[in-house]
Amino acid sequence: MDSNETRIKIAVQKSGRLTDHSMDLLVRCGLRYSRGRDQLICYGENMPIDVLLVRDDDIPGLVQEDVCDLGIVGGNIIEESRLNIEETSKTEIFKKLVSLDYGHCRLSFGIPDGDDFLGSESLEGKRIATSYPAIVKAYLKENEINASVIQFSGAVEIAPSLGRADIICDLVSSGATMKAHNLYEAKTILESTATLIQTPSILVDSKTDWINRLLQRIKGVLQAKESKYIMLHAPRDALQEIRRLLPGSEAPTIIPLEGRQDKVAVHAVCRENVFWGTLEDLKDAGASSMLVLPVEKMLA
Ligand code: PRT
Ligand code: ZN
Repeated sequence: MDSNETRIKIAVQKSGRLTDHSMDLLVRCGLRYSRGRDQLICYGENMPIDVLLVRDDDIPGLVQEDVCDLGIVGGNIIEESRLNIEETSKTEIFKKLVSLDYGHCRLSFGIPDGDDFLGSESLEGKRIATSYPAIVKAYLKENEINASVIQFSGAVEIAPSLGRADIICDLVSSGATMKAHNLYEAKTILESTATLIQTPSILVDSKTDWINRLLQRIKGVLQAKESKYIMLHAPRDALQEIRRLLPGSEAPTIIPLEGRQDKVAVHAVCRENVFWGTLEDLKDAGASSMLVLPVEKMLA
């Protein structure tokens, strides 16, 4: 078997909002890599995984056509591609493996300030500019609305002021872009995050084994990021209340303190962030010497 058949190829955005997060995730999963001369491929040195750096719009196609085994791309692009593939062929579609914790955004209708939006009916007969025509058309069809969809490949937000459209449907994260163009966000039709996808083709066992390992490591990284290790001293008689206050922790470890009958040390992994308010509540319940540490790796 040549290395092409045994090494996993994963498509990642070459340069954009998802690039640093995606490479960082792979590094946290243990991947060490060197960049090819052309800067378009990163070769895994300690795992049989190579990263292809491409435009995000090309990722679902590369994975669908089995040029890459895996890809990391926004849910918005995944959904647009899925609808397009479904419309043109009956083949099996790439699989979504796991949603990641970055690239959060939403696809929303933006209406010019001063125009009313009374619900989806307000879209009837309108011209809607978007880079996601398949998603918007599917939404209109589902809601039995007649409207024309005008495809823009960028700068959708200027379409109304150019007189090219009445309404836009575009990605929003902070909302500042719509506001700056005198539009308001009227309705969200898709929530999106970066997502790992896999080719629908059947893979050799060695690739499947590595993909399963990678998936388990990704889940571990996501859990570890959300988790904190907390250590504190607690009066024995306040233990019940303190355990109740520890956010998302399972069985904490209780350790006796040398020379103290009334106090113990409590160590726990909290699967949620530990906020100042929680520490203050713990202090009020009698806890002292509190330490909150980040968790680097987790494997259940
Ligand atoms: O060159 P390439 O084609 O690879 O990159 P690109 O320019 O198409 O994509 P890029 O890097 O801008 O975004 C990659 C992915 O990041 C998207 O497909 C989304 O999944 C995700 N993402 C998250 C966003 C945003 N947030 C986002 N805010 N993608 C785009 N935007 C744009 C949006 O289109 C609008 O112009 O930012 C503007 C709105 O932002 P706010 O904060 O003003 O609301
Ligand atoms: Zn793009």
